[in-house]
Amino acid sequence: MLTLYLAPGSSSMAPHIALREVDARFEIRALSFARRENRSPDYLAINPEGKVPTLLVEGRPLTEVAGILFYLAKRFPAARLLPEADVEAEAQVVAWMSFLAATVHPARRQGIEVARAVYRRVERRLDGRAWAVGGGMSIADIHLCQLFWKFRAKSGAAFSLERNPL
Ligand SMILES: N[C@@H](CCC(=O)N[C@@H](CS)C(=O)NCC(=O)O)C(=O)O
Repeated sequence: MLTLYLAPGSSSMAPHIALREVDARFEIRALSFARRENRSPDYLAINPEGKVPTLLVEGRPLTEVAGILFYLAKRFPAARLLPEADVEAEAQVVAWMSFLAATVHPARRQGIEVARAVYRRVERRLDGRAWAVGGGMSIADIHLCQLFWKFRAKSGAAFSLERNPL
């Protein structure tokens, strides 16, 4: 059984999208940040960082958006959310997700100007391509989608920063 701990509108949206994409059977446990449910002793026992997402795989916690997306892509290969038989392209997907988790996700906390600059760097990396890596959607695109949606929702910005500079 797969169980996703999520908080509406947060990073947990990316694994939630992926679970739907791979057509997995899963349960949801929604946490309220306002009620600090992510800081409860019960949840901290599952994820000591007190953050979402966490995916329970047969009761075992798996954390971090990138780790969960990678797990789902590998476990459900029919969904083709990773490049097939191309280790370099697969590594490019991992590289994208590392960049998104380490640089893009925290950018908003550094102020709107830093965030705008970082999101423009993402647009330049994409260089007009429809997908982050290769000719189809991968877990990197799901991760990107969630971050751009969140940035847009928070800043009221248009989705494409190049066409609609903030
Ligand atoms: N590096 C983590 C970041 C997860 C994260 O920052 N989650 C936020 C929501 S977007 C959270 O749970 N915040 C609650 C808190 O820090 O109290 C990942 O990629 O999963």
